[in-house]
Amino acid sequence: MALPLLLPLLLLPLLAESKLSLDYYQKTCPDFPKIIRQVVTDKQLSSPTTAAGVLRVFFHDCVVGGCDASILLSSNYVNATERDNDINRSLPGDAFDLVIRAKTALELQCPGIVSCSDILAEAARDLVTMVGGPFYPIRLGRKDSRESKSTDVEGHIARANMSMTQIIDIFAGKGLNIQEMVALAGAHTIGFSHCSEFSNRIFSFSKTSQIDPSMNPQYAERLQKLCGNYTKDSTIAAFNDAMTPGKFDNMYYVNLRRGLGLLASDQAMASDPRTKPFVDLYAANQTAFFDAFSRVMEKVTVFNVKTGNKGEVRRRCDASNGLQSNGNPTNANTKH
Ligand code: HEM
Ligand SMILES: *[C@@H]1O[C@H](CO)[C@@H](O)[C@H](O)[C@H]1NC(C)=O
Ligand SMILES: *[C@@H]1O[C@H](CO)[C@@H](O)[C@H](O)[C@H]1NC(C)=O
Ligand SMILES: *[C@@H]1O[C@H](CO)[C@@H](O)[C@H](O)[C@H]1NC(C)=O
Ligand SMILES: *[C@@H]1O[C@H](CO)[C@@H](O)[C@H](O)[C@H]1NC(C)=O
Ligand SMILES: CC(=O)N[C@H]1CO[C@H](CO)[C@@H](O)[C@@H]1O
Repeated sequence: MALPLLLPLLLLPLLAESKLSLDYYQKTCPDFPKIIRQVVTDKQLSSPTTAAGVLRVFFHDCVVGGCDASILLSSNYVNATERDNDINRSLPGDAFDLVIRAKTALELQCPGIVSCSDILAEAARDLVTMVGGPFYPIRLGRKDSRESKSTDVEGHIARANMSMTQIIDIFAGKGLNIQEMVALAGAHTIGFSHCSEFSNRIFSFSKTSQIDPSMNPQYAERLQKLCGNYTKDSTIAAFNDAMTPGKFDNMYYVNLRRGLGLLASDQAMASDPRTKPFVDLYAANQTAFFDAFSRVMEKVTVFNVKTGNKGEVRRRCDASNGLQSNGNPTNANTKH
């Protein structure tokens, strides 16, 4: 009885995914890849923190309701959006700026054609490759969401102070196994974290030790100096990968084996028996890491994609077409 009903439901996400294609814009916006590459290159050269920012924003977008650029919507007075959830508080402005630049360039060339979610997916891949990481194909044709809710974020984003079991559960909820989770966490080979995200590991770990004993003591001392003023200046941040901070490589895993993990969740990957074998594998073999990262990113990039009339191609990436960013309905004559 239930089977005929269940089957179409199970097939639905697969069908949406199968509507995507590598050459989606070949006829309608043939310069799409070139324009993205140009904007990405300019932005990354002028702001080297862009790659990490975009990768993180893209991942967060995909795990909260799918890769639909919902994370780019600004809040209006009606509803708070994903961007305003406190978990998002430190999502980097460079990433939002890059998408706006790319969208502006694309609207000049092929107005109303390219979705913000495709821009984010393609830009994240180009940036990973540009800073030394692997290339993985991006199938295109995502539509953008019409809404975004701050309250949807909780429970989908792992926090640095969660237990490994909680983190594993969050990834499992997305259909990602432990090996895939460890490969994805290798994204912390670039970018940085604010002191508040690891301050408990260097200032007030326990009654008997200020410093987390799983952290290399010299590294802890350097972080204490860096973060000394963090309660007054909340912008202070440390590189996630202290050795090769701007390069996408397997140094993140090598670091973990030496107590040079920055976040508690990073360091725990090297000791928890469920994750350690994969940390050891990727520390020893960068090719194995790149292969695994590419495979799992291909999976993440099509999470709950919206195609057809399930979404829209936004005219501007921070507001759905039905609304201006101030929450007012758009002027009727600006609508298609
Ligand atoms: C395993 C669970 C994870 C936890 C607990 C976690 C947590 C965090 C935290 C706390 C930060 C610092 C944010 C800040 O202070 O601004 C951060 C940064 C970052 N995360 Fe994760 N993350 C995880 C997995 C991932 C995954 C799967 C990706 C992407 C595939 C990712 C990509 C990044 C990047 C690139 C940065 C640096 C951002 C920047 O420099 O602007 N993280 N993460
Ligand atoms: C606000 O949230 C409600 C309830 O989820 C939703 O129906 C509505 O479309 C949202 N409004 C805007 C302007 O995003
Ligand atoms: C974990 O970190 C978040 C944000 O950094 C904080 O709001 C929360 O209170 C922390 N939880 C625990 C149990 O320390
Ligand atoms: C600490 O931060 C405050 C506020 O930003 C600043 O005025 C002060 O100069 C900083 N002190 C040091 C030692 O960096
Ligand atoms: C590293 O991993 C790749 C890909 O899995 C594999 O083909 C290669 O044999 C491995 N190299 C070593 C030295 O184990
Ligand atoms: C509440 C809050 O700080 N929200 C921020 C989420 O991230 C975006 C992008 O950096 C900011 O513009 C929001 O102010």
